[in-house]
Amino acid sequence: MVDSNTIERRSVLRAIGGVGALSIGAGTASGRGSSGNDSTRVADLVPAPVEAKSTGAGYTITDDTAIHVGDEAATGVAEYLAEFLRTPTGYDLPVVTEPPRGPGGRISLLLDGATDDVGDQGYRLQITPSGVKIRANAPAGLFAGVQTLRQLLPAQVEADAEQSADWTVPGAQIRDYPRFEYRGAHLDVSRHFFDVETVKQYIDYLAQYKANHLHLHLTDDQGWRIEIDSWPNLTDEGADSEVGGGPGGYYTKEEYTELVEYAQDRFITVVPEIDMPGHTGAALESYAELNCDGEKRQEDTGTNVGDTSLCIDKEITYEFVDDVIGEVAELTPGPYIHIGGDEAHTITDEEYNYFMDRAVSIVQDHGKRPMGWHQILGSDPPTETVAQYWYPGREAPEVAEAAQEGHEIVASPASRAYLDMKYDEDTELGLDWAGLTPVKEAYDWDPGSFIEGVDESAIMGPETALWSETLETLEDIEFMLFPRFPAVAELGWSPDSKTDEWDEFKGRLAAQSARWDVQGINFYESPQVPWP
Ligand code: TNX
Repeated sequence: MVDSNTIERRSVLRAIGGVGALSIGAGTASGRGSSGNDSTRVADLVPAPVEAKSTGAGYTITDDTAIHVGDEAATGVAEYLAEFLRTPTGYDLPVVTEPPRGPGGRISLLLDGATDDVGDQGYRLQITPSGVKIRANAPAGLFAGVQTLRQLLPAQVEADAEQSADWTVPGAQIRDYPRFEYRGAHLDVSRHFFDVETVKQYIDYLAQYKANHLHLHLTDDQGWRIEIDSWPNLTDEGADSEVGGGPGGYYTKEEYTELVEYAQDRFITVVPEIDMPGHTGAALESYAELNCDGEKRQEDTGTNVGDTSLCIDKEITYEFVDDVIGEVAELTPGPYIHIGGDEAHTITDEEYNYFMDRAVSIVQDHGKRPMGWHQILGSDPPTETVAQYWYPGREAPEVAEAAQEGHEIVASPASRAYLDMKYDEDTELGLDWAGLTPVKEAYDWDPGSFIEGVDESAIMGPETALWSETLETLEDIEFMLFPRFPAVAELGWSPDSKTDEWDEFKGRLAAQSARWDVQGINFYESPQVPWP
């Protein structure tokens, strides 16, 4: 669903021949501008950096600017930046290894001279009239610095056609690094299937707000979405359905690899989820032998949960799990494999624990670290198992106990981080079982202390979830994601002390919308935010 205002806004931009002619964000509701050479952009960054000072005169990117790398390992990030800037500026922006002597100055990406405090994901950014310097200890830090630089440029930089604009970035000195090592976003591609291009766009949104894990919910009752050579019916029979009876679809191994690499180029780790033993209707529909009664299950295009399970007593179930996990592990360079473990309502606790025990060791046998929805803790898995907390409330004694025993926790409380929840009663898309989640609600919580009795040291970080029972298109995804995803992304990145003030944050969020307009993002114009 695209809201009609957005369509109108986009066609206005197109009608005037590109957005360059508009002075986008020339004064936001909070009185801050977003166009031209404007040092207030330093104060509008999302996520807020650890430390940022405006230093007066800035640097203007011109046709003479070069992108200089001090180290070959920085070339990938430099090419990403060059490619990003070439379209809107129309400049050449060559990537060079020698500091250029010409008049144009340079943007330098350096893997030395950053201090230890910024770790391997942080950076230092310095902007003076003679150039831009980003220093980091690792390429991921340079990439984060580049995302900051992107927000310091006028909004027109987000356009996909050449613009005439003043490409000046304000003078600044920034020191920045993340609060949490893991900053995730989940996407359900089972209830509705999303093609490779849509997922790439999703990955780009994650990168823009400095998230670094993409959790793909690849299998559920309504569709199996990843090719498995040893069990071909999974995609021959189990992929051509989705909620509401649409065509479904799946990723071939090549396509999945393409997504993994696209994410990798943006320093994002893909966490594949094969949900089990419940949420397996698509597998049970593809293979009779996985069902206890030996009969194929009917195709599922509804939205019920909890009424399917692999057959716990059959040995073939574990051969299936081993084959599937083995093939997925082989395609996945990241350390985690998520095995779901939620809502298996048709089996006993004893059966659940027996199954999970074996499934977890299969993941470990394939060299991966098991991850599961927090119910997995009921089976007392090894401490390296990561539990993803998803209930809406703050009380979860079993999670607190597990954290004390050494388990790491990803925080996705449904009342805050489930972006498939409606904003208010009038939101057409989404569900409301965990309550309504206005933007303020998505921002006003602390991932480090939300779950009672879990110390911040046990929290790997927050992850948003986007279940797709009601979502069918990229526009639908954007509507639920923006502006709540940037809000939770900030909670994952910015220091606790900078995320206490909704009133301050909402002004920064409002300023971001000038960029979303140019990007053509179908965001929800929440009445809580003082949009320009
Ligand atoms: C709960 S969260 C589920 C999903 C649904 C979602 C809808 C979780 C582990 N299970 O199966 O899609 O709610 O919000």
